[in-house]
Amino acid sequence: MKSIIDVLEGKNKLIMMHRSADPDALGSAYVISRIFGGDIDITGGINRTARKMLEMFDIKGVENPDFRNYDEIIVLDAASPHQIHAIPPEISLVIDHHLDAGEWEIAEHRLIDERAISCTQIIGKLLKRLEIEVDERSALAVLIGMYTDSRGLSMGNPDFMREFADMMEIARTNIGTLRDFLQTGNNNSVKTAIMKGLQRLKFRAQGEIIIAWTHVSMFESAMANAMVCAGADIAFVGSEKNGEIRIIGRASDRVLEKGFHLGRFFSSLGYEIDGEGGGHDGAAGFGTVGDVENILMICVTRAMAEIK
Ligand SMILES: [Mn+2]
Repeated sequence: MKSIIDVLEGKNKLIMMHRSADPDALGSAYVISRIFGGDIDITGGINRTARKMLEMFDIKGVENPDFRNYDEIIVLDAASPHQIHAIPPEISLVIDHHLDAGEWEIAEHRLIDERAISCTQIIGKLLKRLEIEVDERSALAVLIGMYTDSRGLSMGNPDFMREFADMMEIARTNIGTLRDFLQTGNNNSVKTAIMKGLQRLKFRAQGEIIIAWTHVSMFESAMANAMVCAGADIAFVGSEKNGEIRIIGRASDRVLEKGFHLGRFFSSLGYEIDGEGGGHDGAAGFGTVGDVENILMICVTRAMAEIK
């Protein structure tokens, strides 16, 4: 059996990420392709923040690749096969930091560390272990993944911070530069969507814990982040597109300390109502069909029961 390094150094590699790839996913893919080579599959789309990286790092992805043309397929930053745009017949390696749903048994190698805050963090650590030198550009991509997935360093542990500091040294950058990168300069349409969402916001208090919910037509994540900034401990934001319902959730550190895990919350919700969900402890999502208000109420009721 091939080892992880054999896979990474293999010829003809395709690198896949979760749909609507975020900076952590794209940063991970960039580092792997820069150091070991390989095509980055962008068929599943790139989110707004990560799109800036395409230009910044001059990333040229491929769309609708024929899996048969590749010897190795590597999947990065995806919690389960459902999160990538298509499931290839064979997967050589998965590197991820989400709650392991046990669905990656189909991959030959798995490097899954649920304690890692970002996928680029795992990759940085792996390169160190393999004694592979990280160049300035790659270090910057690692940092962007770590900075965004930690929500601008609002979470972190000594391991994370040490890795972060090492990468900062190599990238010769500072926090200000990273913050500027993330200032998507919340443009007018984002701000308007957030204001409308706030007008529709409802909340309930359970002791000191506040659960808030609303719905928007776009920018769900920005909305949910704004709600947590405003004091919500658990925020649910619903949206509907072509009959499909998406719920984005965010949780404050305060409920996380009480043992609440949003990723687990959404994946178990999938057993109760038909749908698919998962993610991190503090940021996760759920997809289903039906009435958005109804689904939000189910989320709220269940969350209230769980924190009781
Ligand atoms: Mn990630």
